[in-house]
Amino acid sequence: MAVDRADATAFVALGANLGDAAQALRDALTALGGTQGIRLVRSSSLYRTAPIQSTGPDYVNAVAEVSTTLTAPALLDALQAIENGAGRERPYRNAPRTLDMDLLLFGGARIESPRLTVPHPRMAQRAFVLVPLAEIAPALVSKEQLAAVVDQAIEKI
Ligand code: PH2
Ligand code: MG
Ligand code: MG
Repeated sequence: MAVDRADATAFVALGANLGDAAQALRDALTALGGTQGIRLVRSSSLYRTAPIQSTGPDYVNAVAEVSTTLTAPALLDALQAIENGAGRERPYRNAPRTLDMDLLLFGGARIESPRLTVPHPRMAQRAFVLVPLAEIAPALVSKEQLAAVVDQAIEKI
């Protein structure tokens, strides 16, 4: 029998810039909420964003809040399974992609393992994370953080 775990609140960033990116994000949100041990609490609007240290078409980005009984590594496994189901390929770092799902925050946990760093180390430098995160969890993002990324192009779809 599985060990009972307290639910953790986690935040997940979603992004895509190949194929029908908006539909890929909608499908990913449905898959996330349909995964055993994960409940979709809320999701942000979809945003069109300019690629940051990446190439190809504009991205579509969003952030979701989930409540989960999974551990952080098991949640990461679930995210990667959804990415793979969307045809994700990894030819090189920050390559254009059909779907990317990154674990931003997992409760108050600080995790440094070879496959997972939480909080996400680059989240504070990216408007495509901070703006949707501020939409659904305003207490987690400061005015100063948002001010630091105002030069990055982002618009609500
Ligand atoms: N993801 C990256 C690198 N650059 N730029 C935008 N606009 N959106 C992303 O999701 C994104 C990026 C690495 O995962
Ligand atoms: Mg990413
Ligand atoms: Mg990723």
